[in-house]
Amino acid sequence: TALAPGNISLIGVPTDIGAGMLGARMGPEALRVAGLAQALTQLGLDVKDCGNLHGPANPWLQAVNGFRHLPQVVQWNQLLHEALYCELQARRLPIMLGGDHCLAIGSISAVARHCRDQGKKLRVLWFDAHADFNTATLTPSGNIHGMPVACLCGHGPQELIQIGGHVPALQPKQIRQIGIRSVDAGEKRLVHDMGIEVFDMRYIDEMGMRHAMELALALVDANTHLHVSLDVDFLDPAIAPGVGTTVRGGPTYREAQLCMEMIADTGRLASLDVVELNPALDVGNQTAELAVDLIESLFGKSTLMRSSAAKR
Ligand code: Z70
Ligand code: MN
Ligand code: MN
Ligand code: MN
Repeated sequence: TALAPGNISLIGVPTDIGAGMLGARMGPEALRVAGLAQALTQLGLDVKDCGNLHGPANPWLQAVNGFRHLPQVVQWNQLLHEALYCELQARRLPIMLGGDHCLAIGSISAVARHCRDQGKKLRVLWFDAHADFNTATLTPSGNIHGMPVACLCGHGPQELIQIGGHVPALQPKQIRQIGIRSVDAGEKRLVHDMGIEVFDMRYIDEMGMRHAMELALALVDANTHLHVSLDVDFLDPAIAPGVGTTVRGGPTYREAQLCMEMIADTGRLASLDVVELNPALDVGNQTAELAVDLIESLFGKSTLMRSSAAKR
C-alpha cells in the first residue's frame, strides 16, 4: 500500500482561546519536546517545522451571546486557514500542532477549499470523546472548542462559518465521528438530525474498533483527501491524562493504534490536527509522547509488508 506523501509541514497553533481551561497553548511545544519532527524524519519523511502562528492572547472573558472569545477565535482561525491553504497548495502534508479544537474550523475549511480547487473528495475522521456540535443556544459553556463541527456544517456565527469562502465548508456526509461518549442533550438532537455518521463507544464496544474503522474508511479511494482531526481526549484518560476534559471509557492504546494503522494502510492521509493536549495537566510529557507514538503509526511505522490474506 502507498504511504502518505513525503513532505510534512508542522504548523504550531498555540492557543486555548476556545477551551474552558488554560494550557492547550503549550501543546505545540510539548509535541516538539516529545520528538515529533525527529520521529517523522526517522520514517523517511521530509519535515519542515513552520514554527507557531501568532494570534491574539487569551483574554479569559465571559461568554457574550453564547460565545466566549469569538473575535479572537475568528482571528486565530483566519490565520490558520491562510497558513494551511498555502502549505496544501505547495503540495505538503500539514500537521496542526494544537491548541484547542476550535482550530479545526480554520484547518478543515482550508482543506475543504483545497479539495474544491483540486476536484478531490474529502473525508474527515473526527476522533473525539465529544461531538463538538454545539451552537450558541445549545452550548452549556460558550466554549467554541465545543462547536467546530457545527460551524463547519454551517451552524454558527457568520464570521466563523464563512472563513473558507464557501458555506457550509463541509457536508455532514463527509464526516465520520469515532470514540464519542459525551454529548450534551441539545447537541445530541442536532448531530442526529444532521445525519452525521457516528461510531460512538457503544458501537465500538459491540462491534469492535476494526469494524468501526472499516466502515469509517469505506469508499475512500485514490481521489480522496483524508483529513484526521485527533482530539487527544478521544483516548482513555488512563493513558492520556494531559487533556482539559477527560471522559472515562475511551479507547485503549491498542484500539487507538489500530485506528492509526488502518488509516496508514489507505495511503490517503493528507492532513492532520492534533488538538487539546494540555501539558499543564499532563503527567510528565506522557500524553504528548503517546500522541507522537500514534502519529508514527498514522504514517506507517508499524505497517509491515503484509500479505493480502493478513490484511483481510
Ligand atoms: C461540551 C461543551 C469539549 C472538547 C470539551 C464540551 C466540549 N460539549 N470539546 N473538550 N474538546 O462545552 O460544548
Ligand atoms: Mn493535495
Ligand atoms: Mn474536540
Ligand atoms: Mn473532546
